Amino acid sequence: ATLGVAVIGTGRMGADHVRRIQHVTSGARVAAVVDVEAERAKAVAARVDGCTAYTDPAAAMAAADVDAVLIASPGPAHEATLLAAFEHDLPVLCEKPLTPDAASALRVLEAELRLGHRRVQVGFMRRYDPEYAKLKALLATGQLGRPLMLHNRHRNVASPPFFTSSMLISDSVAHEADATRWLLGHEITAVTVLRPTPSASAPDALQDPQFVVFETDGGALSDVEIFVNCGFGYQVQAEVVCERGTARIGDGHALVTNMAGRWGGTIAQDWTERFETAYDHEIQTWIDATRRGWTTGPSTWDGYAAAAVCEAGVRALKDGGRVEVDLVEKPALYA
Ligand code: NAD
Ligand code: ISE
Repeated sequence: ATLGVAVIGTGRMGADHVRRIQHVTSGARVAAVVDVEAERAKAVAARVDGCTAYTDPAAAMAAADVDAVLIASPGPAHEATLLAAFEHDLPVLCEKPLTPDAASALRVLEAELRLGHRRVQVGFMRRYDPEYAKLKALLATGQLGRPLMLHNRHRNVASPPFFTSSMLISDSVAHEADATRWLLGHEITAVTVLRPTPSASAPDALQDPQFVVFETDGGALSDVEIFVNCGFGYQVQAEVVCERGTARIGDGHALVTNMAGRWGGTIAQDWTERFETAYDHEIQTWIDATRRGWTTGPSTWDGYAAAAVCEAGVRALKDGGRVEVDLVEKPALYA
């Protein structure tokens, strides 16, 4: 049967996921939308046949035509909504970050453990990006040997007005925390953050860019240039350096033109453009698994581990030096 989804949070990501479920993916429809801003929810619902607008997530989850929940509210609102979804035992796609800090992520993990089965796919969409998937598959063949270093670049055109220096890590580098763990198959054990003199283009008091170094339990280093006011485009690049070779993605060489004595291409301007295919695969995978009664992809454990890494990163940013990541023992549910 067609899956009835409640999309919670109808801002930028939520509205885009509503469009995706209605017009791009198959097997699901948007039965409900929820936003604390009633008018926003109503405006989105008006574009979808048979979709009801709510302001209270719990009311939507209790509706008979809601079988699954997609959370696209801001990170600090995720915990309460996840716990409510568990009460209804509903499958969830939760946009990253799972929650903004390790303690709240651990509460969610413990609640899922009490449920006794996985219910959450976390929205780390890079795992569904064709380029990242190719890199992961290449590493898995072992041809390149052991990964030694991973270099990541993560650039945004401009940061929103509410962005803080800590959010460069907890909101943006959260993606590299997950990508590093997933690509290398290692846990991150320590974080160091170096701070160049901020760009004149960054808003006052924003430490932008930052240079983050992860150490892993597999003996690798992963560094991240995070620069959220680069001005010129949205760029996400990764290069893995292994014992017998290197591999890199994200150069945007899909279309290269030669004209008037110059060669080049274009740069995406935001994540909805750069990762459009990844979001499509992510949501289709979630729908397909959910209709079969399964939960796949980035788990609550992955969301918790990323939150713990980011929390260590925020401490390293504030206090300086190297901060170790403190993880609880991994429960068998996530083996
Ligand atoms: P946004 O501010 O555009 O939208 C958030 C919406 O949620 C707003 O309409 C707000 O009114 C509503 N809201 C706030 N609290 C709520 C609550 N308790 N219940 C219901 N609705 C509530 O934000 P956004 O950029 O769409 O981000 C939403 C989520 O998506 C965040 O977790 C963010 O980190 C994530 N995100 C992920 C990516 C990605 O690449 N995967 C990109 C951007 C944002
Ligand atoms: C945003 O929330 C995202 O998730 C984007 O993918 C990321 O590039 C951006 O820096 C975040 O703020």
